[in-house]
Amino acid sequence: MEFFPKIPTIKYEGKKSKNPLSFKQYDADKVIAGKTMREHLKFSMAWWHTMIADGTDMFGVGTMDKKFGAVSDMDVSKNRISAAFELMQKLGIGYFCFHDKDLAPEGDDLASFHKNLDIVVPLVKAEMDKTGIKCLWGTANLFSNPRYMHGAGTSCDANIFAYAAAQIKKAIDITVYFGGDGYVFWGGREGYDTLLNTDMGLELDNLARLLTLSRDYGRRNGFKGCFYIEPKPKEPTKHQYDFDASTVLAFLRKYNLMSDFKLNIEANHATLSQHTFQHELVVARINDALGSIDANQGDPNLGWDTDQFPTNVYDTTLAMLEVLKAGGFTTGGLNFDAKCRRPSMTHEDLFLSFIAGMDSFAFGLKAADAIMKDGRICDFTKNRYSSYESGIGKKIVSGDTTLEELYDYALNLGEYNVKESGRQEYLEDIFNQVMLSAD
Ligand code: XUL
Ligand code: CO
Repeated sequence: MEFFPKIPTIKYEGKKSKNPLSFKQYDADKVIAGKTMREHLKFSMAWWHTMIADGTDMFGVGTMDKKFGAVSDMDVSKNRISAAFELMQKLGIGYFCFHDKDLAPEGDDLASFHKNLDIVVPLVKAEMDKTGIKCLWGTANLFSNPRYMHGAGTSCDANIFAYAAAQIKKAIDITVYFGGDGYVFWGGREGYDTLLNTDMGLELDNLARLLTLSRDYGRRNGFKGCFYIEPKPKEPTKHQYDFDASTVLAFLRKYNLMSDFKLNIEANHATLSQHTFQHELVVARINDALGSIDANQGDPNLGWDTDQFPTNVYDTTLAMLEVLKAGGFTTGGLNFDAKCRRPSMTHEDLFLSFIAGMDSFAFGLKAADAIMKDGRICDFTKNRYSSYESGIGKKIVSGDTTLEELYDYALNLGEYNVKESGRQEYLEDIFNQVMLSAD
């Protein structure tokens, strides 16, 4: 059965096309810097937003049909699978990401939830085998159910910690069964609303205990991919422990988890933490921890996680510049953790949203490659630090100096001041010039 009969397979038609159901920028087989655009971008569909989110918000019920003609919860889950693979095939999306709870109804307790998963998960795998579509990463939803009101790994109730562990065990099993390359921990409700009732030290130690147990279980049971933490500063709690990339890196170092964990950087989470998307990607990259990306964008005038499809090509260019500088994705990819706006309620809107996001990142890739090839910005930055390549600078970098030597050196400089301009506007102009002529 076809769920989107009016939608054809989406093809690349080039930038002059006015056909909304075509790619204007994303030419999957085009080779850029030695790899096809498909290989560079590794687009992924987020099961929760695409197959489930129906526009429900705090002020109103859903506006979109995400039941795909089925009535019982199990049938809805099954129809979503066929619809998901039809959508991914028509868009040429090679990967998907999922929470355990996205795939099957929760039932009355954990045992019935896992029984439901055992029925549905092989159906997903059969579609994967048939289509060649892969799993980018899996995760467990440890935030929706009321039992996680105080957190999961950071709950005050040890029974809830055990419950979270059980869900993670099953979600890792499913990820391994799918051959997934990643397993994500987004700290759903791992944070606090008030410090008056919170033992922050114990909560952070427990969070690390849960991650360590999960890492050890995964490694013992065939998970060879990468574990990721997805930073976010707030929402749903007032203060999320995985605040931003730097905070998460400090946590991973403190608890000796750096060798198994990298970061899954989400654009809208970056802006919620008062950083740019580029900033978070740079922090991840320079720490060899750029694992994967949740591609979306926020609204600069709103203070919450709007999870919009990415259309700002300036930001996608800056993001792809960081991905290229990091040497490209290995286990990770670009997961559209994005949902249609509530009034964009038709199935066609779903396709149009993905097309907009994929074209924006495809353009970003071409523009980033052009900026790398143009070389002026990278060269300028490199030359800006040339004083560290010889003389006293070289000694500072190699660790061959002392504070006493630097004292004498500085006194001998006499009246010295820097001679170099930062030339920000010149660089921004080059950026625009190269970006706007990218093809
Ligand atoms: C929440 C969020 C999640 C994670 C997976 O803000 O981004 O969808 O990506 O749990
Ligand atoms: Co996300």
